[in-house]
Amino acid sequence: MKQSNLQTIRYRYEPKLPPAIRGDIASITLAPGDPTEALSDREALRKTFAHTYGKPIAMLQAGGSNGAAEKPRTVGVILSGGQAPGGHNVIAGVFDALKRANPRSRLLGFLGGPSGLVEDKKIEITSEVMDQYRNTGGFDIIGSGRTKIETAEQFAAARKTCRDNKIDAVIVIGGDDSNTNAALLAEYFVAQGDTTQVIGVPKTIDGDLKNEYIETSFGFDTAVKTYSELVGNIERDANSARKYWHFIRLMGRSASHIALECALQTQPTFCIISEEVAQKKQTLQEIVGAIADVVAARARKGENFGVVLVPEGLIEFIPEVGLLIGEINDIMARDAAGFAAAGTPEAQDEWLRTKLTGENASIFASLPRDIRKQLLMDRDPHGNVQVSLIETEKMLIEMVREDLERRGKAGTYAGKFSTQNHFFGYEGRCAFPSNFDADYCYSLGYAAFLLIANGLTGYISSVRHTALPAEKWVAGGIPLTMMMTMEQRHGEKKPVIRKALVELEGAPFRRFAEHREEWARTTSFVYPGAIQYFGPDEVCNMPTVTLRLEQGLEA
Ligand code: FBP
Repeated sequence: MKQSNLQTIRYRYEPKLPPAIRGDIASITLAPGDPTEALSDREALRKTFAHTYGKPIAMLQAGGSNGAAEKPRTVGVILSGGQAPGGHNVIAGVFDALKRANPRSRLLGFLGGPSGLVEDKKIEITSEVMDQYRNTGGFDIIGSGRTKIETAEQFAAARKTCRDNKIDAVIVIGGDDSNTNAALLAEYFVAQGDTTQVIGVPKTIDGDLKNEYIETSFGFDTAVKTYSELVGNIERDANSARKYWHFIRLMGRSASHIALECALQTQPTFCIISEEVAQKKQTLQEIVGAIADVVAARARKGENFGVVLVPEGLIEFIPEVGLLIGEINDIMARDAAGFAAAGTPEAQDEWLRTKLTGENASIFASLPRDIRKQLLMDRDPHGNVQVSLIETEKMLIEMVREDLERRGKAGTYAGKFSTQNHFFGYEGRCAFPSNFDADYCYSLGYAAFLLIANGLTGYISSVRHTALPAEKWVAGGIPLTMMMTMEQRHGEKKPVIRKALVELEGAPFRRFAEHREEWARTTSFVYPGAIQYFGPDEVCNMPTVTLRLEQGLEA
């Protein structure tokens, strides 16, 4: 029996495009812009990107004539890094634009992330394949991976794949690290005298790949709406049973955009914003003390319940722990063999203690055993600590409990502190894309092809005015070098796209800061419910509170 469900019904959704790129592909051209500069370290970046540095911003416009648009092309696409809702629609946008330009053009999907390009593992994406994935979540059409293309052999292998398959362009759908890789690949191809173009697409639920031109990374909208539904459900449970403090860690690796948006949507009792912790140089004990103050104040009213949101990346933002992690990273990069030879996690713990210096050694020793162990787990291929594996919410529960016990002994606290811990991360990364993400991703993919058709390389696809209806959206490309700076990675200075952290002067944080005391004092929970795909605009087509506030719209 053929089943009808959201999956099959969503296949039929027709994503919206910005008006300027809806027409005949051969008459979509580039409006010339001014040359650009990197964010900092300009000299070093100009050298690294000798052929691709400083190109102009390129907006797509309806009008003029692009003689090269209809040339038959082979384009390769890569999904890179963590899943984010809408990846399939980026590919659908590329596919539709490419076939519309010339039905003989081919789209190849590299399997399992960037390694698919290096190892020449691919499938052809035909309309039969594409039609099974339109408007669905996940990256399963071709899979994803975190391989970083960095050695000379990997670059040469990627080049060989492109030559063997006569690939005209590669589209890298990824976050900051993957797009840095895209920029390096674009530069490498030009330096080798190849014509293969490389275009990036801004993906990550974390929301930290953004700037004036990249208003939001795709997947953020759906992920935060999914988490807000779950947080709201927990809040309602907390308010019904009135017996638990729920500590919820929210994904987002580094920046706290996800936690902040969920707080704006659900009005929890307490929410930590890592960037504020870093700016105020708060210690772990101070954060614990602030939560314990709220628990104690509510206990005085007989309210032994609440919801605390913890951003996944918190641990690295607590200055004392951040310094410690920095030193651990350096030690592990310098003496990877020594660390590996230590063998068991216990022995590695001991080994590291002999290497850590001064203050770092004592902070490391003061952390709970599980957290110490989690801090020593493998880095990802880009050198990042895998914060999704560090159970900060459990650490905070234990530390708040100890703080309350001390208060109890001193006679300043007499409540009950029963807790539940949660981690919402993977639940949101493959949800059906919201209408926003379905439209935005399709537009990003469609625009990515148009940048290729207009001869660009080393750019990232950009769609703007996204807090407004799609009728007002505009599309184009931003040179990747414009978003770059140099950072210490694996013990060396490397070019990277700067992560956009939560701005404490920005409208979203200010809105949160204005209300958080009231939310802590008086239960003010809001229950957003599930993402809606059909129905009135105010429930189906609203962008995030963050995006609306950032673009000066009331939220
Ligand atoms: P990207 O930056 O690649 O989009 O990944 C984001 C993310 O979901 C983070 O929020 C999280 O910390 C990490 O991926 C988890 O990685 P993994 O999928 O490898 O467990």
